[in-house]
Amino acid sequence: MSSAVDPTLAIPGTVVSALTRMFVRLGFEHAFGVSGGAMAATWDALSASPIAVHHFRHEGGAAFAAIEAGFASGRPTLVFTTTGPGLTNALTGILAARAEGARVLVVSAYTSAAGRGRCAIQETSRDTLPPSFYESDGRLFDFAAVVEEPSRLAEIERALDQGFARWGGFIAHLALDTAAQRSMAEPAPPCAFPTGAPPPDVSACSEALRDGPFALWVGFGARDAADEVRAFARRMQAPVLCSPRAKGIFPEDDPLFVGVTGLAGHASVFRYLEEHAPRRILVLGSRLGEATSFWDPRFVRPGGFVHVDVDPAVPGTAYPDAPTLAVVGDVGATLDALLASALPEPAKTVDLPRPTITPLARRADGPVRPEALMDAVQQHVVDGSDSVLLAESGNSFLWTTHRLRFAQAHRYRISTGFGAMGHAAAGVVGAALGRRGRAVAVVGDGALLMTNEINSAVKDGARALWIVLNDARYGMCAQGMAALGFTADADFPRVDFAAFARAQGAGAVRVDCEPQLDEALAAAMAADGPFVVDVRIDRASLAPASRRNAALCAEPTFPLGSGH
Ligand SMILES: Cc1ncc(C[n+]2csc(CCOP(=O)(O)OP(=O)(O)O)c2C)c(N)n1
Repeated sequence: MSSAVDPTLAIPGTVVSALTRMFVRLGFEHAFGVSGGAMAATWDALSASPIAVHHFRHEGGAAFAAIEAGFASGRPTLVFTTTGPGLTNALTGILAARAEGARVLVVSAYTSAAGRGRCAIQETSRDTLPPSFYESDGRLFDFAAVVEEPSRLAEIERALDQGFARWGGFIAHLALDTAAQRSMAEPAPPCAFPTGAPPPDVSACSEALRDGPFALWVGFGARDAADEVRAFARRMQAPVLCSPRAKGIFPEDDPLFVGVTGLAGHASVFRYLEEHAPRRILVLGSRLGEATSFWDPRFVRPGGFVHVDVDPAVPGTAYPDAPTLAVVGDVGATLDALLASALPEPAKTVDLPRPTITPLARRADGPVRPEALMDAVQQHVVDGSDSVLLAESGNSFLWTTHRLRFAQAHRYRISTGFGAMGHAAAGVVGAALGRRGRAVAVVGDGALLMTNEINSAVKDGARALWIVLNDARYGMCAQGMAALGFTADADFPRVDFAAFARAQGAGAVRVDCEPQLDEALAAAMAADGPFVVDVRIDRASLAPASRRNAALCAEPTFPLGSGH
């Protein structure tokens, strides 16, 4: 499968070499994927380009890594797959990319006309997969094209250029016909960059904020506006809540910070709403989905929401009955405009309820309580480095969201809405490669068994660190089932992840008890390449999942006999 097999692969002027030059012009620096016969020419052309090609062990892992490399580098990122199982393996990661608002281009292989309908190996086309794979219908892809002949390349470049230049997520797909990949292509014209959006009109917004105290509710969409959020909150002395994904955008140690809402959030949020009775909430870049709000009616204040978002479809969606003033625009630009407008007097400075996280006194014997592990992660990773920290769907992201405190944006990554296990376990490799530095993932043992790209990290020398909550079970499920009164078995055989890591060439250490935590994390943070810290976790500590379990218990059920 090397370029020596067919000399045409190396010839400049083929569709794949033209495409690769287009990807470079569009700002791509990293490509993650798994090869296959149907995409041999594309893989070869990518490898000959300035784009760093990361050849992974699973397309899902590659897609998770691409999402996180994109967030870490600020660039759109490419995922490449072969036909059939290559593309379908990537599907979970593609949907995760949509949910996260990532900027990802999927490049897959498409069976050429000669093989279609004739039982070609891994036959893949509009006839074998649902239409959404190949349509720009916004279900899977914002833009999709089947490249069967070179004449469409200019039009495709314009669409990709505009999509990736706008703020917010954009997921695209180019399905490359296997025969077309090696056809000769016309040179593509240079692309035209769109101009920036005009500043939003904030007069109604500043007017609405005049008639009483208000709070800010910060979401992940405000991540590039941390300075503006801080300036605005301090100028107005406005209390600040944040979604789980927005931790750190406003410093969690600031006296105006009231707490995290939603999944694994803080009780101080509701104490604040009760005791301080704000008139309305100014939402900055959040969809207010279930993981952020649980659609709790206590957030609906008498004056409702003023909701700032780049996507006009977002305001009013989570709380359709609440009064909502929509401001469609970028969070930073909107706050800048608000700061320049006639704003009301700042609120009086008062003592606000704040999250209380009491450090745990370490105990001599094992296993390790997750609270003690989080205290050590706070010290060695959050406060002691500038690493980005990802946390996995499972008890991991409950503990990290509830117990860790961040003071900067772009330090914390979780996927709450889609919540695919394996996202952090594989995404950490992309984050490390994308930022050309260290990235740390707190992951469950079940997730690491589902998807791990330790081997890919070793191959590419990624400074990825996995901190494994090793409890020999799907802990979140075990806890949730008990809360629902069910008894199904969530255990699985214990794995020695230190041995698992070493067997693939990564560094590793095992932690059996709390006194070993400091030495282990110090060694892990000093390591020059991939490293696994395998922590034997005490199953007795209950993760802060009560809101999620209460929501599951409260779901309406159907009476017997109604299902016809
Ligand atoms: C791909 C996928 N499958 C299933 C789930 C449902 N799920 C959420 S957490 C969880 C268990 C996680 O167990 P583990 O990774 O061991 O972490 P722990 O909760 O024990 O720390 C499962 C099965 C999911 N989020 N993603």
